[in-house]
Amino acid sequence: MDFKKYLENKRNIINRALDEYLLSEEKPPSIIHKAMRYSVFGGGKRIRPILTLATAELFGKDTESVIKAACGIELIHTFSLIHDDLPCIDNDDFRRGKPSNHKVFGESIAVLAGDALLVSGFDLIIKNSDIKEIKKQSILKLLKEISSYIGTENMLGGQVEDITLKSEDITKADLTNLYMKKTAALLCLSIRAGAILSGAKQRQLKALSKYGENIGLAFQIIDDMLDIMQDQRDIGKPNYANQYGIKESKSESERLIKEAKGFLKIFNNEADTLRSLADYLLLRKR
Ligand code: GRG
Repeated sequence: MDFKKYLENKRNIINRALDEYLLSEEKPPSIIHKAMRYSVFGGGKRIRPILTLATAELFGKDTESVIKAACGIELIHTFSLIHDDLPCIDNDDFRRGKPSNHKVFGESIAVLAGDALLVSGFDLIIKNSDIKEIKKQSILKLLKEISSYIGTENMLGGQVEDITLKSEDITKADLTNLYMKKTAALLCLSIRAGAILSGAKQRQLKALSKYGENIGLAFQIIDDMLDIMQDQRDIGKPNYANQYGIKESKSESERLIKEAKGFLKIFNNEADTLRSLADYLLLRKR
């Protein structure tokens, strides 16, 4: 199967699963379920759950055995996007070319829809323990990791720095550190989730984490380039491409992706999907 088909196939599986796991729009209070579904089915690329599924496949596990955890991570990601767009944070009227959640449902419901997706995300990860071949201990380990990877030392802390640090005062090392927390942490966690649930050994987990950190950093630098090229408004927030230019951003993201693939050398061709995923990130246009 070519890689484009692989991605399409996984996206279809993830979309069907999310539709099954989320409560229907009719379920009262209907407005919150509508708001949750609006952002979950708003055109996301599903990179994070695909990373979880692809990493589990590397260890011979099938999609069924980790799909709930993979979808749980996507719900947590969606929560962070809804809150990120709020007037009190980035104040973005649009997400993926469509009105952002608070523009459609109002701020109060958008805050609550985000909260509900965070709770549902954890709930789904816990429900992955229904799968027989997944050890309960690995679910516990994953839950501990998620709390740390999205907490104030990682994603949440990165977001705080993103809105408090001024781009003119920030060094390259600060910016890299901020991106590592704000963006790379959740991508890295998505990979670790697939590995932890599959019973990966410490050495394998370490290599996959290095791969995850590198693709996560590259992902944010590419995001910054896309923002600039698509003429997004400059809200004075740190942006690698703004600060160091498109040429350096391109070469840095290529270097990070090359290095990411280097960390996979302990695996044979069973890691080819992760190698293709890394290359795909460099080519993405949205
Ligand atoms: C989750 C604890 C917690 C916190 C809330 C708002 C917030 C704190 C964090 C937001 C972090 C954030 C928005 C990081 C940006 C990462 C990023 C580039 C997101 C876009 O990812 P894509 O392109 O999204 O994968 P799609 O649209 O494909 O789903």
